[in-house]
Amino acid sequence: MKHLGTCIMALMCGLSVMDVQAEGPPAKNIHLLSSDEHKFILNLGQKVLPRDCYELWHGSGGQAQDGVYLIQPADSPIAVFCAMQDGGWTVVQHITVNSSVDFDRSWEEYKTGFGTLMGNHWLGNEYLHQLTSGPGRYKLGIKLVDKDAVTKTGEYDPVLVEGEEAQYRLRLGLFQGTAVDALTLDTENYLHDNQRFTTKDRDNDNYFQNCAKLEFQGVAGGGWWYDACAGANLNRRNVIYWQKDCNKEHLCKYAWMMVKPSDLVKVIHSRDCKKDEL
Ligand SMILES: [Ca+2]
Repeated sequence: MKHLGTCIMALMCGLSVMDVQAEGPPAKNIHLLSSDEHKFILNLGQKVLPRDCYELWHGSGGQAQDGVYLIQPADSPIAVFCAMQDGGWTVVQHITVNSSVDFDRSWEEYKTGFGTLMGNHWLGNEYLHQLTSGPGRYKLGIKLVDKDAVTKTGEYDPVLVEGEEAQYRLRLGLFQGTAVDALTLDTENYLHDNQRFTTKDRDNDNYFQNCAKLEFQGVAGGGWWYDACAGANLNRRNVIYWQKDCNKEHLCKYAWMMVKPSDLVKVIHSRDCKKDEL
């Protein structure tokens, strides 16, 4: 009987593997994982997919581990890296200074994503749009780690990346954090809030040349929500740039951009609003 049981188990396992293979790639952006990495998807086979990492994190009582998961923010499943230990953030960008992943890419590549989810990548403007356009508001998280391993963070609440017809225009709310705001402040006369996305093959910026093509030490800036040009650019591979916190004098080693549901939603749902006496 024991032997028979093992055989049945083996048959069942064999069938389920075949089923997964027959269904084809489980995510629209599967190009962000090598075929060897498909096995690292932590919720492969989950029938009803969450819309983001926060939903998974919340559903696990905060116990879910960091890693690659399938989510479904719109019509099709996509694979993403979830920063669960930081509270269920969906990672939309990760860069290591002098990354071997080239960030000097075309409009189409920035639209659908490039790099590897296990490391340096841009998730894709289309998915940024899907995630941030709700239902419900989202906030943008920034995490910067300098060469001495000092970490600074910031949040813009809310965030919206508009659709391709609006050239993936960036809309940001209020900033708070230990980093200095470099997207909605114009202390260097560059304002990234409300800008459209620019790539080397699509110039939507406010400079007489294309900001994405401007080189520093031989490396082009890459795609970004440029003004004319930048007070911050986390896609510049050789110098991760965040005005006061990361620049050529103060080198940063890593950066992440992440999204999760906005705190404003909780405020709206809160019932303990008190009226101030004036
Ligand atoms: Ca221009």
